[in-house]
Amino acid sequence: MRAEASILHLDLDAFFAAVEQRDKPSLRGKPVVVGGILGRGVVSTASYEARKFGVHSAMPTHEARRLCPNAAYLSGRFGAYRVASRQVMAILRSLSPLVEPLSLDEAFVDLAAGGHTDFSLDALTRLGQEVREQVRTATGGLTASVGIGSSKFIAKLASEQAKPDGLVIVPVGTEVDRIAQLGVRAIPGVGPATAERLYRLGILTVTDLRAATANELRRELGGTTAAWLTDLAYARDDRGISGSREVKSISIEDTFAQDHTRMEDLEPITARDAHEVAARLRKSGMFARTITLKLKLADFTTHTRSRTLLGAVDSNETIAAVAIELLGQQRHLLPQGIRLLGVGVSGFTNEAQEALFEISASRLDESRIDLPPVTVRHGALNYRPGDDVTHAVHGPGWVWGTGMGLVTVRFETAETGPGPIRTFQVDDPELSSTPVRVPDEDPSGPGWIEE
Ligand code: TTP
Ligand code: MG
Repeated sequence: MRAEASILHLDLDAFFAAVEQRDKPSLRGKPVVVGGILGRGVVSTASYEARKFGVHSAMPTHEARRLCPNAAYLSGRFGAYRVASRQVMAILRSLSPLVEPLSLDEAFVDLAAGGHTDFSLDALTRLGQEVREQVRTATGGLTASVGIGSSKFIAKLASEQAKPDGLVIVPVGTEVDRIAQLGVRAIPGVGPATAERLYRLGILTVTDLRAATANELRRELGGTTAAWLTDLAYARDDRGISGSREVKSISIEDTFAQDHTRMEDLEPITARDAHEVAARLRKSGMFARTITLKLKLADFTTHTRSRTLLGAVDSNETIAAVAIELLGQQRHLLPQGIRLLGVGVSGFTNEAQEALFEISASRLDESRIDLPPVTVRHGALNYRPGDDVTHAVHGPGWVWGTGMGLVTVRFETAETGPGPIRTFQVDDPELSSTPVRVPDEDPSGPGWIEE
């Protein structure tokens, strides 16, 4: 923890949904849900208007439709999200050379490394508001929440507390009191598995954690985790800002309190880990081709198996199905006792390759794995809700809905007011997909996320 509040954390508000509302004026102020809108898809994000109905990230889309049937359900435009992300990261890099992006819409900035020396509340308030204003201007209206504090933990917590569209500065010396009432899940690194173990010990909050004995924590969680939790419970966090680095894989691991030997126990854990990895992958705006399963046995030997698909994927079901398939291949190891299970993805691309994936899906079918239906894109004729289209006469618009050989388009853009709706035959030669303008790759930009 630093002697001054010199770490800034910025996170855009309802990022994907906010980009959609910016570019689709008729959706401003309305519930918008972005995500997998077919079959077993899950919600990537929901506008704050939709969150009032209980819709949230990672919820199955069919459940969101039940809670909020009147929302606009859009499949997402990663090109537009990447452009916005780049604009935001450029602003942050003008503050300091030391910027650590965590996902497309989130980053830490080391203000001290940027030559800032005045960390008074006044100066930080001016700085925080100015950054938020610059983001709004550069992105054409997206709002960001900003937190400033003396460590990563506190800065990130502050930006969460600032949400939406706010600024929170945590003065040095107030950190320990500020976190006392938080639940243990608020501590970085405490995932569902660790939280569950803490709950079993009756430890629900940071205050409970402070009261726990060192021995008890060590016994239940191991020395490293116990030490980490105790430090964080007192806001002791000296993690540095690591700057941009290319992340080549995303993975999650569970170490078990007791060794597992049964497929029935390990399958749901594998699925849960796969879903979490998939959510982090989607958050980074990327797709992965390789899925890896790691097992550590009671004798501490590690066994890793991977499978590379023909196309890149990002869905919960596909990643879980492959991970479970890999688990099945290692079934013979189970009687020895599994101490640790990890699921990882790698081989990233910026685009899904759904048509290619179809081939590997049918291969997977042979191994009798239940996979979600695969959408094959038939060139421009496969319009998805939310996609940008252009009509030779009516100009630019977006796909409002499709079905029965028809496509309904709303003709509006970020610069117009709410526009009119018209319906066409899907093969109307005057209608086409608007080409995505892919900006130049910027190695310190998005697609670079926390491991
Ligand atoms: P978040 O910053 O977690 O969420 P958000 O920006 O939508 O909302 P807020 O920060 O105001 O709470 O994630 C950023 C984007 O990442 C989000 O807009 C969509 C994507 N994402 C997923 O695709 N899947 C997920 O499970 C999550 C959490 C995010
Ligand atoms: Mg966000």
